[in-house]
Amino acid sequence: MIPLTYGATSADRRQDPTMRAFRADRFGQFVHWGLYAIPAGTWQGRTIEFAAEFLMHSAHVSREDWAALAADFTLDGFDPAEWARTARRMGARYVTVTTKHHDGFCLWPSAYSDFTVAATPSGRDVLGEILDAYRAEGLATHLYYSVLDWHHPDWRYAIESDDDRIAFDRYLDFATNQLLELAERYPQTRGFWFDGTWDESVKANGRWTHEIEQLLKERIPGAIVNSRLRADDRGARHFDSNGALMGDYESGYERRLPAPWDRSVSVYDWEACATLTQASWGFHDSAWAERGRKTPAQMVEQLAHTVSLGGNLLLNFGPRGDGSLAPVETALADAVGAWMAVNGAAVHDSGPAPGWDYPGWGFYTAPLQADASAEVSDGVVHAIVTRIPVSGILTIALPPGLALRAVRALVDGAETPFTVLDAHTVQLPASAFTGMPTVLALETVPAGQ
Ligand code: JFZ
Repeated sequence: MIPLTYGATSADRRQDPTMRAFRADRFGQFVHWGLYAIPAGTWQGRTIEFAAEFLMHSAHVSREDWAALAADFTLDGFDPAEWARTARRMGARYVTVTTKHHDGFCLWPSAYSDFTVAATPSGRDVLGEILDAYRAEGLATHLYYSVLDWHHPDWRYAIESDDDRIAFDRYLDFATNQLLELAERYPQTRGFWFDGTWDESVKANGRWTHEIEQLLKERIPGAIVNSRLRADDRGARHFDSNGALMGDYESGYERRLPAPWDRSVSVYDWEACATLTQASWGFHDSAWAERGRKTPAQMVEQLAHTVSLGGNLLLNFGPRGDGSLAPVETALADAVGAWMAVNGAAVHDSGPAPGWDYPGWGFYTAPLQADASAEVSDGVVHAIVTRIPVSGILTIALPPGLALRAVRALVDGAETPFTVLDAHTVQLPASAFTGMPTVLALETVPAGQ
């Protein structure tokens, strides 16, 4: 063991009510919204085929020119109640909102910056309105905060001189002030999602990452913090130099997921995040962004995949510059929501099915047990069928000691006959061939009963 002062603070996963609720939620909505939604990937007629929220950087826009966008942040189509209803209908149980992205623009009227919504025509506390709207729909709220800041003069990528160190220390004080301000203004916040922490300057300040996590947890007891914030004494990130997870859950799976048979991730909490477009988090108004747009079936497959391995999925939406949701994203939310309305029991309050091996044709999930150490899931296990074999027949390899009692499709409750050959096989019902994943509830009993 390498002795560390700022390494992992606990070897075990949290089991307090806030963390259990977050774990049981499984499905969250990510919202990336800021000034970058106005140019939406195009600057002075040139479309940059890269994430819209990076445009200031990728189109080499000066601080002044970028800051001038604030005058166009007019909220003409901004209806946070509509965002929140869309998220609830989709089946999301929490939202993570960008309070400040890399460009430094703050969605709340921060006392520590003049580059905020207070300098836009409406002057409104946009963040506060968003958070209130989601809570009114029953969703928990988490705050995304980029430590990387292209606007602040004291930001440094690396510390190469005393001047850099002095400037960056000032920068970290600024970030601390802003984060404590957020905690004070929005005390119902359930978690903080840190980003922009990969530079040498932050890695050389593992102490700050440790201290801000502790400070926020003092101000908001139970607050949940992602691993991406953290660096240890030696600059190791996410996992400390001894391999222990820092923060409350791992947050490195971004636009990718662990291999479906890889249960090694299920020993800790984790959350993946995914874009609906090609690779843009902010609204990108271009054929490029549309080219890779995901379908509802793909998103449901990612959700099933994630839950089967004990993770949460944060599905990103990028509202447009006027604050309205793009119709294509609303349509996707509604399609996912229609699926969740029928099949949500396989996602919410669910997790891996211990003892049930990855079946190839989809994913198994099981209701979260009070006792997370169970070795085999009995009772009901959900089979989320995402890849129907051409035979239309599923092979179900039961864990030793269990027998199948009944198979029911969640869509209509109809019992689906199955045969027991060398393994259990199930002929899929016609209702399975809809283009969306089918969920079968497998009712098991101890073998021999
Ligand atoms: C970051 C941001 O730069 C991006 O704009 C967005 O907010 C996203 C959620 O987070 O992007 C990353 C961060 C980490 C990885 C990739 C993109 N990574 O670990 O592969």
